[in-house]
Amino acid sequence: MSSDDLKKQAAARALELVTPGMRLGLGTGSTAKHFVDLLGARVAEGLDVLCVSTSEVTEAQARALSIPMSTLDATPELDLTIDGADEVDRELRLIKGGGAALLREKIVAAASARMVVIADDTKLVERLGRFPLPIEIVPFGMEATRRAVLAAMAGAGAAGDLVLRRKADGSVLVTDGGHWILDAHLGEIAEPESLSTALAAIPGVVEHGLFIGLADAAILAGAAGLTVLGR
Ligand code: ABF
Repeated sequence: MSSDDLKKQAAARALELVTPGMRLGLGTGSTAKHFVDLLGARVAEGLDVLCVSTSEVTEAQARALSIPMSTLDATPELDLTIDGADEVDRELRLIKGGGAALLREKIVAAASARMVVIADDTKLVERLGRFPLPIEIVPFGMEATRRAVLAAMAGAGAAGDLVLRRKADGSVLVTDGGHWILDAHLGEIAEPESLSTALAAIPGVVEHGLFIGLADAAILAGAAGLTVLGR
């Protein structure tokens, strides 16, 4: 079974959590895209839901499928958010942001009574950090922020390179919020909570891709079947 088939299986299992009348957060990425496709088919059959998206890309996909869309301003409390992840550990701590949507993803997850991660089981890790940690920053004063991030990383026992994310054409990638992303190549993160706290205290850092205490469950699809972590 291909990795894409596994992602679709996880998405299909997550769809079973959706009940009529729910207010949903829609994630970003190739796994979340499967979920939105499957949800669109259910909506076409008459399922009543109201959704908020985590990115312009997901917003466009959902609208094309005629899924009823709202905003977090109009619908500030959500029942359930389904989103992908770049890494998940057994404590349901995540690295997200490989798709550059981490800020809206975190805001939407925090506004949700429940957040469920969907992924293929290659995303499950014993220790977070092999995937570069995205850190969303304000362009103003980037060099000062970069140095502060390096100091925060060292203080949290997480040394590594910081790379400004660029697009394939070499231009700096700009997020939906108008910010830039520094990817921290750490190898492993010994103390995710300490690093999260230290990064959050830096003025030029808008958000970072460590999601701690936000995910309630993870549905992971692998060759041997589905594994569900959490509740
Ligand atoms: C979003 O998409 C992210 O936070 C994460 O970076 C990425 C996962 O993508 P995929 O499902 O394509 O692996 O959920």
